[in-house]
Amino acid sequence: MEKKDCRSIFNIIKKYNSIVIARHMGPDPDALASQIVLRDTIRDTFPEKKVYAVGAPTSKFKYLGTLDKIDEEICKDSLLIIVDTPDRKRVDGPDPESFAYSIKIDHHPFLEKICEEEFIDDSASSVCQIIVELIYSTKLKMKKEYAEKLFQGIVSDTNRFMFAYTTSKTFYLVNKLIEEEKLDFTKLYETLYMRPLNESRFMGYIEQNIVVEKSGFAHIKLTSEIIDKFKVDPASAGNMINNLCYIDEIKVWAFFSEDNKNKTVRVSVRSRDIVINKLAEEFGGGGHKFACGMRLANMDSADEVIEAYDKLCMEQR
Ligand SMILES: [Mn+2]
Repeated sequence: MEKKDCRSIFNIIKKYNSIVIARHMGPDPDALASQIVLRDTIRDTFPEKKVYAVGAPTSKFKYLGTLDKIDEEICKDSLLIIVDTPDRKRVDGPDPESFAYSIKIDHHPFLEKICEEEFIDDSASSVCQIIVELIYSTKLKMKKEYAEKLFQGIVSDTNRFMFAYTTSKTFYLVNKLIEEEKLDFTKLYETLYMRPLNESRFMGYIEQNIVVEKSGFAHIKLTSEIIDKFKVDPASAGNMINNLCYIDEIKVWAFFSEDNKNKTVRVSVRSRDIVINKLAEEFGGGGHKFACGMRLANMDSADEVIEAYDKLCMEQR
């Protein structure tokens, strides 16, 4: 994000006494950390402002902080900030049109305009990276607790600095965080990656059972019976998908996880170098070039997606 954009965001924040911060459904550490730190630093810098972070909470990431409930009443006089969300249908929160003003801060490739002003830097590794820049280039306050959460968001979105949109700027900003806020980053990795044995066994099940096509496309259907058997959360498969990154026979891989509670099938797709997000958009999903996803009404529609990705991989051979 350019300095002038950071200053514009700061000037908009300054103007409103009530601010609501929203992000995407099924939040990951980048969405939650950027949302919560932005709320807390605004509260810290401007104690007279009312600032809320909204959306469904996730117990798995409760170490990143708690969320707020709001009265719809307050929207009309408030500024809405949407982070980490490229399209309207994925926003977990109230309608942007019910607010006095709305801005988007994102690093996803542009999909649609949902706010009055949009600040998008699709060269940034994560929204947390943008928030670090925003804080360091304005009067917003940084402190150790914020630095720790922002570090975790960056690490999570870059898969420990392995993804291609990790840049020298990412390392520069992370270096500044570690140096100035004296982060104990090995401890932070522990919080981020510690998991129960059943999740690890579930990963073992995936590795044993994933189907690999001749094209290099690999896929697995994780039905609710399997998810229940391993006592894992339907969202947890999505967090494990990066583990299959460096396998000779696999070029593109997808997990289909059935979520009975929300009556949906979450699909996560990853790739090393074949662009996969355009195809996801055709199925109503989206995301980054090499990491994207979609939701399906039920497992019956999975085969259509499998066929399409198999064909895409075949064409790229
Ligand atoms: Mn993100």
